[in-house]
Amino acid sequence: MLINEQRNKLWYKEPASEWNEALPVGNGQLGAMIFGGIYEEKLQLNEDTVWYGGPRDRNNEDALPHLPQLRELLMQGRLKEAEELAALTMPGLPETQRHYLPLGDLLLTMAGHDQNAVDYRRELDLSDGVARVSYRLGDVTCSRELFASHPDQTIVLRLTADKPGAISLKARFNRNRWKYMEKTEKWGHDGLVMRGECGGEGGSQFRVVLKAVLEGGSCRTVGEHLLIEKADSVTLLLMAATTFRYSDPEAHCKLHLGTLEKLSYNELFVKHTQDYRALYDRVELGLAGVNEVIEQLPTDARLNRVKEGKVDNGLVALYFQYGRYLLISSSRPGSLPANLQGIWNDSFLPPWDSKFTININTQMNYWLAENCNLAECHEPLFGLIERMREPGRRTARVMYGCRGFTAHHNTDIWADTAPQDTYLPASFWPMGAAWLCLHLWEHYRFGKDRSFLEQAYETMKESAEFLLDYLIEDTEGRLVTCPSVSPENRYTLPGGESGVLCVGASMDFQIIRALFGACITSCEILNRDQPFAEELAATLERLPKPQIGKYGQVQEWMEDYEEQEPGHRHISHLFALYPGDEFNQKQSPEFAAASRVTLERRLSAGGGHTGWSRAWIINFWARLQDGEKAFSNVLALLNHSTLPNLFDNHPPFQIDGNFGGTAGIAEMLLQSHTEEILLLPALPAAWDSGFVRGLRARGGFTVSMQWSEMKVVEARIECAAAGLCRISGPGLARVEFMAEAGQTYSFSPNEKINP
Ligand code: FUC
Repeated sequence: MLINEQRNKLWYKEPASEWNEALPVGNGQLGAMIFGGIYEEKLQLNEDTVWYGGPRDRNNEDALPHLPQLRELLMQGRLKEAEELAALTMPGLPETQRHYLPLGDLLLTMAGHDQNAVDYRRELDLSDGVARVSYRLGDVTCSRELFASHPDQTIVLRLTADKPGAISLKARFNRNRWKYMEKTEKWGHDGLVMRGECGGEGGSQFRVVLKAVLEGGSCRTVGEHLLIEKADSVTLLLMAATTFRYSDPEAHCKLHLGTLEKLSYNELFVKHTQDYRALYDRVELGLAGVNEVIEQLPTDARLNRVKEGKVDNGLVALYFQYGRYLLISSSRPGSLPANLQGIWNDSFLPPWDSKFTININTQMNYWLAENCNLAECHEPLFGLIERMREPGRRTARVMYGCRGFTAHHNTDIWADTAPQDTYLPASFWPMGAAWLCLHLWEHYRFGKDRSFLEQAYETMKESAEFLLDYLIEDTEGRLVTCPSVSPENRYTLPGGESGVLCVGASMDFQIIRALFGACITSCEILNRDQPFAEELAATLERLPKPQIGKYGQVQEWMEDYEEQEPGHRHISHLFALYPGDEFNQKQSPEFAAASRVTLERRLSAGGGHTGWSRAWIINFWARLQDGEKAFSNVLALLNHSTLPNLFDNHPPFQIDGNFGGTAGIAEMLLQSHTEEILLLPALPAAWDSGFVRGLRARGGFTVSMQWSEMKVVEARIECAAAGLCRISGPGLARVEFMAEAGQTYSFSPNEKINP
């Protein structure tokens, strides 16, 4: 095998012995984990709309009548009474939103493969989005190829052998040991349909349809099985859908498969790879110091070496691209956004319901979307935000008597905005929608698409309207959030009393400043709503300013409380450092310095123990331009929070760490949050030479560069929208010029070359 062919692959010498070793494919709506068993192959399947239950109005009508009393208690510092009242009057009814479910399994039993196989190999090739399995039995080499096609909305599994007539197998569906499915029906002589209900009131129905296309041999259906005998090759086409999208999902799947079965495997493959590569190929990363011998090792062996403290820059680059692969595979226009597990979940009661946790996790899933050149993959999140507006208006009105729309720290397939759980450190925090809306603004900042902003502004405005109404005046005349929490920490008062609900968590004001600022700038760009912009500006004046506390840290609350858990995984009060941009080295160096103290304090008290927390920390250090600290946290992410299939381990598997990790690696190489393109802002010595192609910077720029001995050797900036371009980097003179749309500019040390 050629070395560079290996570079983009996760590969293993054994079949997966458990789910965390299996390899994911997906097209946004459909996902599969392939185990690569020799005698028994299993595809664990997901479809993004298979969720338990239907939509509900869970807003608690007892919240609003008690809100004045709750606010009064908090203002007076009567914490326990306030917390008791909140727990009684604010929870959603019932407490929990809906949860995501597995679709089922496709099980294949290979006749005659129960003997010893040799030359076994299982891989996931990121360069074409295809998983492969191959092995030899006697004198027959058997191969499987699996991909999830986005253009054809189908999972395709191809089985081949190098001897004619060598493939005989049985295929059947399973769903939780045949408990949660109605029945598998025959579809002619070469197809199966699994039917079932997602359960719960108003829950969707699902259908999974399988069709076999053979070259040679025969196919028939027996009982719940599809029986294939003596085929030369087999292509299995699998589609699934629910009544969430289609009134008759079975007819939809059958109609579509009827068309697809007429295409050759090669046609399906080419359509898939063209579509996939159009996204994946936009970015390439090469870090020097890649050892060719190490690159030949299986991925699990490489991960183990890193866990032993050995360097493997190639694995870092692979991890980076894997994050991009996972977003392409779990979030495509038309799909739901990537949930806590992307799209891959095999549990009927998944951790945190495998839904959308919007006090960090869902946002982190999309941190890489813009800078890693996958802006289209951001769209499913925007779709969900739009769907949250109507329920969010009702939540704003019913719970708080406010205009606008709001959401708490979770949402689900139905865009539910009422609180989740009665968990005081998290549940009663009405900032979820505001944070999500900043993703609309970031999408605009990167792409400069004015027509997108015209629509997005209305949504941002509606979120800002809620906040205008939600803010109340405190005794000093400041406008504050109340009730509030700093997700998900608690504080300790000087007398030892512990508190969780508060008046004005720092993160709230950071989000509000970012959102109001985005709205004001949008009003200028779009030349509309001047009075509204003025109202926002006047409100901003009255918000509490960020504060530096007694340890020199950024204060987490308005008062300089002690944190109850100084090593807490959430570092919410550094939102303004990342993903926000209010705290930065250039315009607010004192807060950059205080952010450093905050991080050091969190880390010295054991912080970063979940994968996503570690990923956030990488981004923080990158923004503080500390390449070595960022790098050591990249290593910690691989060492402590990465499973054999390179999935992030919360624990258990949670995909945010993958996405946040990829975003962090990009942030170490390129930043643009201060209206200036910074090349190599946080480069560690271990990556002293390398190249990257295709990262995006705010302002409509796409950046490629090569560096050596920690200095930029050459940089190329493609400009999609006309505007001011400021650029600097080690070894380059700082340049500022008016860039023209459609032009590419090249820079090398001490000179600027125009196109
Ligand atoms: C938040 C985090 C947890 C977990 C969950 C899905 O509650 O505090 O660590 O990531 O979301």
